[in-house]
Amino acid sequence: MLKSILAVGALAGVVVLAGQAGATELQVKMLNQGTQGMMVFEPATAKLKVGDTVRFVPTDPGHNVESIKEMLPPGAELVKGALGKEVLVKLTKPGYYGFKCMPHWGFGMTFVAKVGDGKPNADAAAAAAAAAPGAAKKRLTADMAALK
Ligand SMILES: [Cu+2]
Repeated sequence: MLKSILAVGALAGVVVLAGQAGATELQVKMLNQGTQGMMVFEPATAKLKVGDTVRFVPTDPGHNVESIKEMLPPGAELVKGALGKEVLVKLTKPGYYGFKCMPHWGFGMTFVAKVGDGKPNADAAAAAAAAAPGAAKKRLTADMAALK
C-alpha cells in the first residue's frame, strides 16, 4: 500500500494523505507550459477512490477549473472555480469526473479522474469527450482510453 502511494506520488508530483483514513489528496497544477504542452492541467488524468480529493492549484495565473457537466457522475456536485483561484474537489461518487479550464477549453486544457470503476457514467463521459471542441476532443478521447 505504502509502496503504491509512493509510486503515485512520484508520478503526480505531490500526493499527501488527507485526514480521512485511506483517502488521498491529489494536487493538480494549472500551467501555461507543462510536460504535455501549453495550457495544461498537470497531471491531466488520475485514477482515484470515492472519498479522495483533488486540489487544483493556480500555479500560473489566468486559468480556472470547472466541471464538464456532461462528464459528471450521477449525484456529484458541479464545480465552478474563479480565474486564478485554488479549488478543492471532493470525489463523493464513483464515475468519471471531467474538468476544464474555460479560457483554454478549445486548447484541450482538461483533467479527467476515474473514480472507482467509473461505470455509472462511463458511456456519457465517452460521448462528451467525442463531442468536445477543438483539441479538447483529442485529449479527452485519448485520456478516457488511457483510463479504461
Ligand atoms: Cu487555462
